[in-house]
Amino acid sequence: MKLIKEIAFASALTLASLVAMPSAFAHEIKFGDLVISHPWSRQSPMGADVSAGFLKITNNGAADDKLVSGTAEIAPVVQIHDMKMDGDMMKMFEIEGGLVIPAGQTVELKPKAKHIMFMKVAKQPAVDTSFKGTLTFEKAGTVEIEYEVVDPQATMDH
Ligand SMILES: [Cu+2]
Repeated sequence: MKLIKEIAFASALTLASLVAMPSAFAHEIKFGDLVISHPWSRQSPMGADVSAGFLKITNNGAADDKLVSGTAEIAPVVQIHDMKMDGDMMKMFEIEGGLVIPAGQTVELKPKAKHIMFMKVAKQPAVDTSFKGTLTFEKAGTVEIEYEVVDPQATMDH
């Protein structure tokens, strides 16, 4: 398993976001041809046994890569999900075969869209803490990341 972690502070941070969150979380992880930006999660209501993780993945390489799996400290089961309309209901489903990160493009995982699904969460993480996880890509291998946990009320329009 190849583990390369290089943390660089995002250059485009506004003063507002610097004030709003600890700088340790305002990070980018450069990993081979990939850049992973600001992994975050939000606390689900107490009693819920699921949560979700969000981040941006940029592929600066010449070839497509694919996010195939992940792990998280808070959950024994981690899946990669997308959403689709089923009648007039939005439903989520596991992306079969992994999430393609096309060469030269950025894929954003965000609320109401693609996300990392944490399942069988025994204990919801506290707001303003973080938890570790990994993401495994078909070509780039496995990278360690850390999700910032935010208040769900603060992310309605995130
Ligand atoms: Cu999901």
